[in-house]
Amino acid sequence: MADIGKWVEVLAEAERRREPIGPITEGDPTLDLDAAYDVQRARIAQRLAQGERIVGAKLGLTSKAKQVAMGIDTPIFGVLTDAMQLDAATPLPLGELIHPRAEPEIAFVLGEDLSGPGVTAHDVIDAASGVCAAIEVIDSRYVDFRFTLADVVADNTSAARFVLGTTLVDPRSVDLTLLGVVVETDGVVSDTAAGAAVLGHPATAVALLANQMGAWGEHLPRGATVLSGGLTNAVAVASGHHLTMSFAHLGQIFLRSG
Ligand code: 0L1
Ligand code: MG
Repeated sequence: MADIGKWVEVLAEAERRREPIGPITEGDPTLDLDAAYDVQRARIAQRLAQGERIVGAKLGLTSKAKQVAMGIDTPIFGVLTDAMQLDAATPLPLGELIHPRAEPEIAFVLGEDLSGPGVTAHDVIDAASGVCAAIEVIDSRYVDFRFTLADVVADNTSAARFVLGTTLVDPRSVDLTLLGVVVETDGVVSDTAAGAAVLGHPATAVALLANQMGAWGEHLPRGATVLSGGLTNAVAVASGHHLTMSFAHLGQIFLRSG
């Protein structure tokens, strides 16, 4: 049986020291998906004990672009804390990160609780007080972002930082499947996508999470922010980079590296 406490410490230390590790599963094949979510929960509990607060949740690997890039085709779930949220004006603190990458996402802000099972994309849209643009900055604690499904789940799905746009839009007023995004690094377009890239509809991703949480005896609370998953593959963020992510209807978010 996987030693949950040991892997929490190993991942926390990798993050603190900014020294990535090899995949846990290479040394410990007993780390299955259930054990990996246990590691994730225990690492979040450690963060809460250190004063952080849960502000939402995230999905990963919900688009083909990401699944193909990472070689894993199963959507995964992680937790967002207040310490991960960056103000749009604050440069990305490269000195605190290992090898950050950024990806555009559609974020849902919940106006009501969502409790699975049986949650549909329509329920998600009804429960949302709005959707906004988001940039998620992922930063795997594994060397070269090389991991199995269980490894990346244990690592809280590479969650590191996120930035939210300031325009909150009623999801009933726009067709989220057609909501386009353009990603630019230093003025050069690197990726484009539309909302349908995320499981056909980003609300479907949030429903998937709500239903999984229901199976765990948990729920998504009112007020939570949910990142529905990268619409495009993630782009590396290096010193001096200036990223612009422009979303139809939701506005632009800029990310500068510090
Ligand atoms: O948010 C994400 O899609 C991250 C999922 C984990 C895979 C990765 O690190 O790219
Ligand atoms: Mg993401």
